[in-house]
Amino acid sequence: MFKSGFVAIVGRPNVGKSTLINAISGQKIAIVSNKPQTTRTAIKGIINRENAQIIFTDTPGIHKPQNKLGEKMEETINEAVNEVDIILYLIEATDKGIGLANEYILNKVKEHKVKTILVINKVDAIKKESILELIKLYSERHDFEAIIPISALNNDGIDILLDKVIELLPEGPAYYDTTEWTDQTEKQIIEETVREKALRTLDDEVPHGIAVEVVSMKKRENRELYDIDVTIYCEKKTHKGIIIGKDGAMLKNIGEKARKDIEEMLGCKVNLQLWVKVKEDWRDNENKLRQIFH
Ligand SMILES: Nc1nc2c(ncn2[C@@H]2O[C@H](COP(=O)(O)OP(=O)(O)OP(=O)(O)O)[C@@H](O)[C@H]2O)c(=O)[nH]1
Ligand SMILES: [Mg+2]
Repeated sequence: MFKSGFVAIVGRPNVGKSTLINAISGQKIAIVSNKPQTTRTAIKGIINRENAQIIFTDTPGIHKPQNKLGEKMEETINEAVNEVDIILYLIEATDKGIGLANEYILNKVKEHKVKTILVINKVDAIKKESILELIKLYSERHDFEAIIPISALNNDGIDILLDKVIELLPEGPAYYDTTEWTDQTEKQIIEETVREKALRTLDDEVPHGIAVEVVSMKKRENRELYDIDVTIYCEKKTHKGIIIGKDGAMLKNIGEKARKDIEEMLGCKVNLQLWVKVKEDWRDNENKLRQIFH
């Protein structure tokens, strides 16, 4: 019997949703950083097994939208959980109690009436027995199909989680070609890679106002080398200065880290040029948002 279906990964910002989709896929599909609201769009990871095909969707962290970008992210989450077979609802092992954000998510999960697995992530960060309290709290609130503790970071519990997902999936065909592993284009992966390095390298305030666009990407004739031009948009002139850094040092640092990852993905050398432009308040402007997210 062949099984298949769609699985959405949801949860608060920073709980490790993207780390989980990468761990499940064994590939870098979604960018990861210690800053909340790293993921902005729905990103698919396709897993093929002999007896199953599972399409996972990583989603932005659920939070109260503070601008138009936030509203778009919320729409993305709502679309992603529609018509899925299973929801993986991630919480953190270090959580003390349920908290406001998770109350909100719990209610959404209940509304959806979709089979839901509660996944307790980051168990590497606590003593195992301290999650018993969380398990008790959550199981009193909802009839989860399963509650599975994992460490997405250490690849711990991932197989158990996958087995459970396959068990719960309906019988069905492979919806995607079995050679496909994500719905992201090369261009999108490059943009996200640059954004990841910026998020990880810059301090708090600036990175959230960043957007990245590949302006051009060309392979040189007769050579295994790509020329890639990328624009980093930020919201303020002062931010532009911070991103470029003293004598261009910050931008160089971001560029070098991004280039290494992009070269690995493309399997050849890359000449990466980064440019920084100010696009004031783009996160709250419908037109500018559309320009950036096409
Ligand atoms: N200790 C520990 N840290 C983890 C684990 N999984 C993820 N993290 C860390 O948690 C932080 C957030 O991880 P992400 O995967 O970006 O979280 P996310 O839920 O996708 O976040 P948003 O996209 O902002 O909603 C990163 O610093 C990860 O390295 C884990 O199992 N254990
Ligand atoms: Mg994420």
